[in-house]
Amino acid sequence: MNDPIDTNNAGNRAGSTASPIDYDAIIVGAGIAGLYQLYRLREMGLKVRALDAGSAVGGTWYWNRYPGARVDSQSYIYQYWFSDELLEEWDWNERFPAQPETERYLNHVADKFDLRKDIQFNTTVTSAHWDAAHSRWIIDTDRGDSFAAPYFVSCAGMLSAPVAAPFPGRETFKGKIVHTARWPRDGVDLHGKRVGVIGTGATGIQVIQTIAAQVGELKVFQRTPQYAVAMRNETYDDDARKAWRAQYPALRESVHHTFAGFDYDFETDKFLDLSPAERKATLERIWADGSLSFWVGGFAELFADETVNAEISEFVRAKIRARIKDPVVAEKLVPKSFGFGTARVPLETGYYDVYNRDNVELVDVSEIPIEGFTENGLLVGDREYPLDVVILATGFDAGTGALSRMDVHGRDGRSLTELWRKDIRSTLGLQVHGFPNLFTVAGPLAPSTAFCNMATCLQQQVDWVTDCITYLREQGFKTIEPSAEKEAWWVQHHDDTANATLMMTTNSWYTGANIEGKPRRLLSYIGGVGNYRKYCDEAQASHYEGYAVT
Ligand code: NA7
Repeated sequence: MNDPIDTNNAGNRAGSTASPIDYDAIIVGAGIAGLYQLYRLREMGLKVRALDAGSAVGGTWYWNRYPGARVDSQSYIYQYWFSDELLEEWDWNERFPAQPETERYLNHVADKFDLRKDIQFNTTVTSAHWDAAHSRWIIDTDRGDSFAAPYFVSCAGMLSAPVAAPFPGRETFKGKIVHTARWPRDGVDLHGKRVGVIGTGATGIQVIQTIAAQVGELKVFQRTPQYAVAMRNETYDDDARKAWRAQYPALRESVHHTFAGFDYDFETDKFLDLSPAERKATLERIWADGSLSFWVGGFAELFADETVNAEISEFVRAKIRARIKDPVVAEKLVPKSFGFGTARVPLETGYYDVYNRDNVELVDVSEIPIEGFTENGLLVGDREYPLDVVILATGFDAGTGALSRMDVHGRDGRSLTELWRKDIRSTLGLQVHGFPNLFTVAGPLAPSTAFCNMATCLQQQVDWVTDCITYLREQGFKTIEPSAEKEAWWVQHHDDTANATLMMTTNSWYTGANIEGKPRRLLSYIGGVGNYRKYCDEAQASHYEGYAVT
């Protein structure tokens, strides 16, 4: 069956006749957030079960095992901070670790803290219902089992619900179709094959630069080019690791106060106060770091000032053009329809050089779209591209997708899927009005993923959820739910912050524009990780003012 993604997991309670097994908390997801949430709640003495659709831990780093998958946050900050022993014993080998290293790390954590015994794998949540009479969630799964728990914590991820563009003819195609986020564990043999990649976001770029030299022919189907920044990766020896370890105590603190949860923050100089020569020199200096600092650690005005954005965009365009021999191809690879940094900035290693290879062809599908699959390959206009393998790097239903596919029903039976279909709302990205005791780690309208080193934000959010549950239990409360007013305040603040930037002008998953009919809203909070944390801390310091705590 040529269906690379099974999204048929929305369900209802019909069919589940099992009487639910009682827990104190059910967690969905065994990735970075889920593992830590399990650890924290178990430390509190709670009876917890984590459910994961995968067959092993890792979340993003379990599913995204496509060639070239790599973290683009630095390893020394993309890690857990809760255990000094773990920090001491785990050796990072690269500045930007590839998927296998990150997956190994998460497996090591699961082993070290004996987390697996409380994780049920190969299990997809098909529905979750709030049972008001008993102040608990009833959670049903595709395995036919059912759980009851007062607290339901989704750690299901911001970018975990893959989308495959609905190209017709998939079933007629004789070759193989694979989505990057559902890459088979035993791999896909691409050697010498005719391979097509659809999508040139952060994922497509990693795949393309990795497989170009292995495959026979590579056709890249590009609709929108991106501004990719050259990654400067490095391997670490014991001396380098020792030097980073010495900085861990300071990093553990500082990442929570920067704009994007990294160890760097914006330049203190204002871009327009600098002379042209100084601007160029500063941009070159930050570029040389080879990280996302060129974006979320460069000039803050990039996000709001069109003049600044235009100049920095031109700087990056020149970097791209300089890499490609054929000027016609170069112009196709240079983004012009949006400004640098108003969509996710990918990091690349050798990506642009790929287009100087004889076996690679860039197929521009911006004007003539992909029509669909044929028996032999893909059809674009009247040209058929014969292919053995088609790789879909077509992205995710970000932010809301994972929870929407779970079919969650809150107070009075209201549906989260329906709510978010009309209007994507949350309180601090952590809870939703109408859904008591539901916690949404990496939910929409928090800084997660889009404007945050994921490890920083996930840990901060898990800590917040843990503190909240601790408070409820210590004070003898059963439920917590943000009021409609509290939620309206956060959504308004979120929107005001977003609307003061250029982000809303660009179509990408950041604004939900990659999913037809999805309400347009910046999915992640752009007010800064430091500010976000203050709002979260204030909610707790005020004993949840604006929340119904009963
Ligand atoms: P993205 O960034 O959403 O990229 C998806 C890509 O797929 C993008 O280039 C899309 O073009 C392309 N796409 C989607 N549908 C089509 C059709 N129908 N035809 C042609 N091209 C299509 O997903 P990624 O997986 O790369 O990255 C997601 C995040 O994961 C990333 O930002 C990191 O945070 C990690 P479009 O731009 O829509 O024209």
